[in-house]
Amino acid sequence: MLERISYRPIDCESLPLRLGERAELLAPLGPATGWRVREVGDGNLNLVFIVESDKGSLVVKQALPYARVVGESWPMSLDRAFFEHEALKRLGARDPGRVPDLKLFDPAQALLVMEHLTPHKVVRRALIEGEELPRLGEHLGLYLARTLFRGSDWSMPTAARKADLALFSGNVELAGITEELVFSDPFKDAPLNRHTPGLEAVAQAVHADRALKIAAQEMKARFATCAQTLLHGDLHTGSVMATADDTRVIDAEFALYGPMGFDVGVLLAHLWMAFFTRKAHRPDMRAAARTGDQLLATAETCWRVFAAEFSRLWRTERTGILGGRDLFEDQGDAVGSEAVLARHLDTVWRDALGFAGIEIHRRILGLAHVAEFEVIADLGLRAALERTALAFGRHLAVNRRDVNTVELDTVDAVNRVARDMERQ
Ligand code: SR1
Ligand code: MG
Repeated sequence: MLERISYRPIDCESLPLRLGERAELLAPLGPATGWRVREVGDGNLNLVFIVESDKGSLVVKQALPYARVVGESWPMSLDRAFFEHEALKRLGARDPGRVPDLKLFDPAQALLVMEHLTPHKVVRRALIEGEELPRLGEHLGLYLARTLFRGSDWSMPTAARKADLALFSGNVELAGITEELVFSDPFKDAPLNRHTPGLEAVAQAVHADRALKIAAQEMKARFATCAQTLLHGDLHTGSVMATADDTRVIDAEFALYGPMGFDVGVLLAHLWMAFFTRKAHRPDMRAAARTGDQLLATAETCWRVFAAEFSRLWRTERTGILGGRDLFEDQGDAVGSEAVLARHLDTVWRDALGFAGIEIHRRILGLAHVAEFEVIADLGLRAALERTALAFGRHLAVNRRDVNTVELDTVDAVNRVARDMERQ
């Protein structure tokens, strides 16, 4: 894409010199001589700085030309900053107030300046610390319904939809990372894989598990071929920041067109992984039980709010190429349109279960692990919890067609499986 002859990574010292003249920072922060800068990036790919002054604060995010999690041996295109910017604009327009305000995008420096979300915490960290986030499930359910519906053929006119599909097809490098790291590597002996000591036999069993590998391949086919809507593409609990009453979605660089169930399933997988690790982080049994109930309730609320809001949008905003009002409502057949909706939600639910099961595997057996497991110092306990989560993930991926959809009792059934597996 862009020639970036002048691209240079920023550091804490150079940031005020490099950005100190930009009006977008000067206005909220005042002169650069008063800026205090710290690097806070703990993700796998980018530099993230918080810039504070006595007047205010902002976040500066810059893409690196390699994957931070591996190092310079894994070169990566800087174009992901462009796709993140394009995606955040769209996601923010589709669910206003749910992503950070964008202040500046500098394509040559692969750099984004945005609102500093404070006192928000990264949700993964908040959940490890046992924090209660009572609005999280509701907010994320609404966000999923609005962004997934409004980015789809049911909402968008055909020309805009196809232009967007073409645009985000360019995010090929990050799509390729997901295709390999999520759907393939964990199910074979891949060089970047790692796992907790003690899980060798489990990893071998996964590599030999034909039913699971078929499920992984089926989900990969859904991901690669079903360009249903604009996805966030990496919607785990590290991509969400929250307080007790606000929730924001960040880090949209993996955005691409794909199946709705992918964003839903990845998010549910991370809530369920938080559930499986709660006892390691909450030694008090009653506190752990309470945290567990909250996590399952958050996952359940997220799905139910998603389904309800998606249904509302279906009934009120179905103006896109797939609208279908001419076949149903216009002929006095609202029942027919409800049947199409029910079938679609059923597909999203089963896809979400499949993607959740695969996501759990890749976070335990693949390259990119998650803190709720990684910070458990007792490796025996960590391996035991990971085994339980893998068993649950396998159940979701392999049996996704037999887990009934939408109704409360279905979500309860999934929760019961999780609890039963823990007792084994
Ligand atoms: C090399 S990137 C590894 C992972 O980090 C990102 O957050 C995505 O989840 C990706 O799969
Ligand atoms: Mg990220």
